[in-house]
Amino acid sequence: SDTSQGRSPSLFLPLLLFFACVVSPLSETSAADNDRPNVIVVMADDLGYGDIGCYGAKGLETPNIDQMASEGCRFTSGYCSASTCTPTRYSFLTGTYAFRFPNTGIAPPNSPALIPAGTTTTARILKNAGYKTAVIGKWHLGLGEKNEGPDWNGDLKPGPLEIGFDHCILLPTTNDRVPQVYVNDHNVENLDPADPLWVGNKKPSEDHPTGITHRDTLKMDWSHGHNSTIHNGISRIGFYTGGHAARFRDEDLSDRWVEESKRWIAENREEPFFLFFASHDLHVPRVVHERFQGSTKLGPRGDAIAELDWCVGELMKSLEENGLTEKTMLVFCSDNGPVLDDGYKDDANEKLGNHDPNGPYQGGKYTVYEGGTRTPFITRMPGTIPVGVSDEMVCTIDFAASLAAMVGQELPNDASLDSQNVLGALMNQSGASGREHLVQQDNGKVGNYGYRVGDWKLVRHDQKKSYNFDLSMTRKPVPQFALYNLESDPAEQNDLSDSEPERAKQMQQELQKLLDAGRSR
Ligand code: NG6
Ligand code: CA
Repeated sequence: SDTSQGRSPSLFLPLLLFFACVVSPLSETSAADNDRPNVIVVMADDLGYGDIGCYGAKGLETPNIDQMASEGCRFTSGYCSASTCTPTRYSFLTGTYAFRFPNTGIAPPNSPALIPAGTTTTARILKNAGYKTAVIGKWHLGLGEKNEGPDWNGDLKPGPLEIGFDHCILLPTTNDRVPQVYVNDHNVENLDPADPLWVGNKKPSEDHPTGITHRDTLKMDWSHGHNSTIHNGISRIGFYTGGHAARFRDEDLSDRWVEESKRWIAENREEPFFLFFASHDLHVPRVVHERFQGSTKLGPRGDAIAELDWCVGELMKSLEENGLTEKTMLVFCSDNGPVLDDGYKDDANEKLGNHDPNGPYQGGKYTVYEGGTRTPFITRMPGTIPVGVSDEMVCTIDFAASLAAMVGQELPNDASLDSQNVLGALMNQSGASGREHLVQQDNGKVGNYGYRVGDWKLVRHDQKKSYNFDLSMTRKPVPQFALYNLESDPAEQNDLSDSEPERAKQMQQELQKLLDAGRSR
């Protein structure tokens, strides 16, 4: 089937040869280095297509990300595979569409590990090829055994270390969910055994302060949900007690992860390495370090983009200091499209001005319109990746097969079912193609899909309702199927189902085939 494109051994050798011929002459570094460049993937959280300077942001500046783009390749059709966090990250690491597996939507605080120990992941593939591997930042893929979940006071496994990462410093879920502690490899960092950490979904005692009972004490008020346990003046999703010595300040998350990344990069400068830098910016609660507060006109949402941009600048500096700029494929992407009010009153709507978070597209987080998954996507490796802008279609799900090809690892038949080897496109090699088609999903609601083939886009809503189509977090009735031409109608406004009935029917059938193909495997 076409979902296995680029994974068969017969395709593998020519691709390596392609790389040996095409990449090496461009580069100053030796062929051996080029076979195994370092890889850093910076994944932003809830960042929209229009949120970055070089993608047309208004009212804020992103000098570092713009610089990265000016030294690399900026994609206009770069995607994540879902319009929420957990399924995108699931697919990024496994190379398989999340909709093929149940319970891969937004993970709750006590979720067990969603990717089973031993799964072939992007990290495992690179580790098998001799890479040092780390994930630093937001995890949101669950920890602990199935049916048990995380053992907060014991060993937190399985987790990233059981699927190919050598090291992790994690925020376990998202920062609007409890608890606010770092997971360092297998344990909660700085946990005092005399003050055990308890996490649950029910109020632990009558007098436990919450965002409802103590709303007047909050430094950032909630607008929907997010009214349970309070930490650092912010009420969260879920409840926790204890673990006080382990708790962090929201304001310090990015600093900690940048510091830890710099340390880890320097420590591993002699080896090939893979770092997954999973930023929390600009997910809610948008509480950035004091030095970024008020740094943009857009309020906390803009300030979080400024903080994210700073992180990218620091990572580039770290590569430079270690002499690794030319030896590192640096990737910048997002886990889903933009959202404005995602549960806290942080002026995201009020201070938006003429800034357009989803750029020319419709919808954002939670939708299967382009705005939900078409996001900033940049690759940079000076001397190897030619500077430019690419319209090739690439997706975060493609790193598994693409990086496997890069390091000469063969994927088992049951692994990375939907990942395509688009290494040439990621490397902006002339004549190299991206994917021909892509299935877009939301959080895994039944029957919501986008299906893009070339310039054509089929949108499917089995419940005939779409959500957050205009970033207002409202629902509107829509037909079950709609067909758009993205070239003439990037905002998906003119349904061409009636004028293109054959094409509409064919794409409906193809989409169904892709959905069914995975389920039977
Ligand atoms: C939703 C939350 C939202 C955000 C999202 C996950 C409410 C009302 N909304 O359920 O605030 O946390 O989950 O975002 O609680 S994601 O980017 O991690 O997928
Ligand atoms: Ca997200």
